[in-house]
Amino acid sequence: MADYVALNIGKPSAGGQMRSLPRRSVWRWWNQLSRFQRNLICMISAITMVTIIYYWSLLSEPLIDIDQNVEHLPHQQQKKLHQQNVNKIIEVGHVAVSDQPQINAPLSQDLQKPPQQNLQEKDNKVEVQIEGEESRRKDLAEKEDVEDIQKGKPEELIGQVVPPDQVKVKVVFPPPSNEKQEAVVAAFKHAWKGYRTYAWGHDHLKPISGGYHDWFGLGLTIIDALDTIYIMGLKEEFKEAKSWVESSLKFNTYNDVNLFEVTIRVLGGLLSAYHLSGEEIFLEKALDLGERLLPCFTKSPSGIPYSDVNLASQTAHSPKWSPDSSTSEVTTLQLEFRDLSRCTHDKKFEESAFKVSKHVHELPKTDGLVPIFINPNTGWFHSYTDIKLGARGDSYYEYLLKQWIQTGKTIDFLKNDYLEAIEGIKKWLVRRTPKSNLLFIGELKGGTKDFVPKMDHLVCYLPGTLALGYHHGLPEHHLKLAEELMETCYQTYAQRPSFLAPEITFFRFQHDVAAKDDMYVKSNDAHNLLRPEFIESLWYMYQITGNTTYQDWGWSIFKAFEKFTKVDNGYTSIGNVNTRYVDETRPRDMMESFFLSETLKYLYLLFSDDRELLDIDKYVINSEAHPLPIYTS
Ligand code: DMJ
Repeated sequence: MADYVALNIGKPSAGGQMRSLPRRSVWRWWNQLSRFQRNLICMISAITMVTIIYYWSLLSEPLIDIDQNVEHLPHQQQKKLHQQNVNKIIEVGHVAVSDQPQINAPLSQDLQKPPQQNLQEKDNKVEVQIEGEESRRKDLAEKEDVEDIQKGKPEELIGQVVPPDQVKVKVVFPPPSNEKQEAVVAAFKHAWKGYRTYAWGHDHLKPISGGYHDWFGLGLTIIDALDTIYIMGLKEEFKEAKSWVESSLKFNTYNDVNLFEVTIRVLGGLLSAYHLSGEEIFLEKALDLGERLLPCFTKSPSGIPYSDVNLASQTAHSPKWSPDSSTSEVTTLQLEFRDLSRCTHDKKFEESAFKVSKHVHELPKTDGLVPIFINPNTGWFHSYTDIKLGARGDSYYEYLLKQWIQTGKTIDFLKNDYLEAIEGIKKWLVRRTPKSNLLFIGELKGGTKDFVPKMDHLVCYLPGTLALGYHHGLPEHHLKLAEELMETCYQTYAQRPSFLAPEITFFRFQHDVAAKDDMYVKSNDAHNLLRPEFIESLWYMYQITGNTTYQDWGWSIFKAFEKFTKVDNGYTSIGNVNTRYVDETRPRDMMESFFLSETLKYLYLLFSDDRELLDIDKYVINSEAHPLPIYTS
């Protein structure tokens, strides 16, 4: 058997160049190979192909989303997701872009070709330009059936930033009226200084490491804090923040963002800053953002919005881990989108968002209570999910009431659904503890009627909302319920050695002779993220009842924030409230934007000598503490 193969590869041509191998010679060559040699060549080719396909698929795999909604995931998962994302973001000037922009965001079927990004130096700033973005946006707009929702608008005003007659723009606030308010302003300035020094233009400050965290890459803290700065009368800070919005806030970044979070924080923040200051730049930015968020609604077959959208490509989609949207998220957009429509004379924002409320109104519920997930493709609730007033359920109830108020109490189904839900809460979710008779709100587990005695700190927004409803003419027993809940929420703070509430508290509701306390905290739930909900309720309750005990409670909590969460460069969330020692709090090195937008704003308002510093008959306050005007219809 020959141990070599003679190859007939043709002779050199006259010009000295090798002629190309004729097809017949290749065939002949192949036939001359032994079976072993042919098998060997086939195997090598197959391995090469598989390797190429494997690496190609790795390159095409989308990066994980920026931390959207991670606050509701188990802590370990949050940490993992967060770390992956932080690693995948490179900061380029003021714009946060992924290190692999061409594969960061998933593309819809019709937009499979990744856009080419060019980083261009312009006026010393780096801008991300997306090739073909304009025409893509135009295509998208043309495909949308927007004619219907635009019927009846005053053509000459559509899309213009002209405020309607009912909207009063530019409000003047008095300076701090006492030492407590001054202390809150000092706290704000301390937090702002840290943010300004270490995280300017980024979403959140990491006050211990002196770094920053980007979630959507939109400078969340600046926008969320604008109206707090304005209300506190901090002129220099406002000027600087406004100039950042003017020059550096760009929405054409190829980032996937969460519709709800960006609506309540950024759209709400911009609109509120516009209404208070009268500066049109805020409305211009709000309009640009509103257009980019709209595909979440218009691309959905049911009108229930997808949870996420890419601000540049305007591709809307569900989160990676589920086909569903959260019920509270899809029903907590309407105040902002309505206000945007009223200010721009373009009805499409209001109509898209309000269609969701009308749709949810028609769905079957448990005595007005809703499951926490809803599917945008079918438009139905995911009925095997929890019913709760905490994460993913909370602000559905809040926005029923607040939309009713925003529209001059003219839309009855909003009020009726709210009233029915409060009765549902009393029937299914309210229980009392055996020893101190504390009233608390639990949850119904996964589509059953099984009661879980667990209350998120988020639920402590409810007393404030109940009091607001009472103020606007709803039954007095709502206020009674609010008062009892206030006591319970207060105890979640007062019974911790740090005087700070944990993220989640469990309650006992059956007699247990062995049990020492009525409430307990699991070690995984013992963190405090500087959340505002109880302070928000304290402000509503004080303003509506005049009871100064609520101010006293607020002051005790403020002092606890000062003692346990204040660090050299700002304020930090902590991992453990079950301690009286500062060095045992396990600081988490994170200051979320809502600390400036909500917690400090509500504290400032709570301590004001003028109970009506922010008038709840003129403003309705969104879920992120941004005041928006009340309309007559
Ligand atoms: C804020 O972003 C908003 O208040 C939201 O509605 C719930 N979570 C945070 C604050 O805890």
